[in-house]
Amino acid sequence: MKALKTLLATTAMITAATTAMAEKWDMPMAYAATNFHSEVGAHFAQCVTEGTGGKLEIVTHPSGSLFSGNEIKRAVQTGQANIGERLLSAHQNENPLYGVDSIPFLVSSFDQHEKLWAIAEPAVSEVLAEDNLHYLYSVPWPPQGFYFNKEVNSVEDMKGVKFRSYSTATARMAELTGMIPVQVEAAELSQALATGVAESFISSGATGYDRKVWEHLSHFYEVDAWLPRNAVFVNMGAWNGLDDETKAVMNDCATKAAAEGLERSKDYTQFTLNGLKEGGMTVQRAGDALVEDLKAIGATMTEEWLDQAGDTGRAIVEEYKGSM
Ligand code: PCA
Repeated sequence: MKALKTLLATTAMITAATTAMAEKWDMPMAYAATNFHSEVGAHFAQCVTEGTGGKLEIVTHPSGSLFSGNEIKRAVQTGQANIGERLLSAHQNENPLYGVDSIPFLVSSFDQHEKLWAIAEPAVSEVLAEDNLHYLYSVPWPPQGFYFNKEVNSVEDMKGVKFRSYSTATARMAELTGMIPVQVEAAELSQALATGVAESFISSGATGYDRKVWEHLSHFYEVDAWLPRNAVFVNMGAWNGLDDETKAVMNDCATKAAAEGLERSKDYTQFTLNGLKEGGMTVQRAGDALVEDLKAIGATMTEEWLDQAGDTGRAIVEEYKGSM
């Protein structure tokens, strides 16, 4: 009997110790739960939870439900959340290198984008570290095109249009095309279109599809202006506090998530363009005159970015161009 009591007491102590050691991390994410970034994030969370035997449980919160998109980076920097996912280029105003994936017409396909990213990733990871964030993995969005509620054949047709922006580059694009930029998170996009706050935007077919924009808009023009990335990062202190075994599980799950995300992004590209058509939108490549106008604006933006990004930025672009 005494032996049994001791055994029970010991079991209770071990359970208490394991529970005390087990940690739960909330992971804020900005995009719809059904979007591939969010699904890949959920797989990543499950991979870590299972891989650590529940010692570290990660719980994702998509759609900006825990922190809105524009709050996520700061929340993780300051430790209000230990881990999160955010569109990097939304922070180009803090450091130009966050916008290395938004230089107009530098890359226009997944393959080109991956080459650029392989060169840029170490520098971006360093910038994140300066911001108290440990970089884990990132996944590209499909190529960016323009949504309108009318036919648009040149930049002249864009003048005065209210344009939803999601980054410094998209806001600058609006200015240079004579549109009126307003920053809106994807989670609030449908509402902004419904209320007339915005009547146009640049994004992937994915975001238009996720937000059912055919309810408000009529045209999507493929221009493949760039492919921006979402990155998953951890508060630096929280990362440093993990044991090596947990870090190894996280790294392994991150590698898998990056690979899955890239494939899902590619698959989602045509699927969502078809979805926009099925919703009733005209989906087509931008006409020559529009492309020519946009490329001229893109050249201005490229010069501006190179000026701001200094030697590191210029070296990345030159290495990329040299590799092509
Ligand atoms: N969708 C995101 C960023 C890029 C994209 O394709 C958005 O529109 O917010």
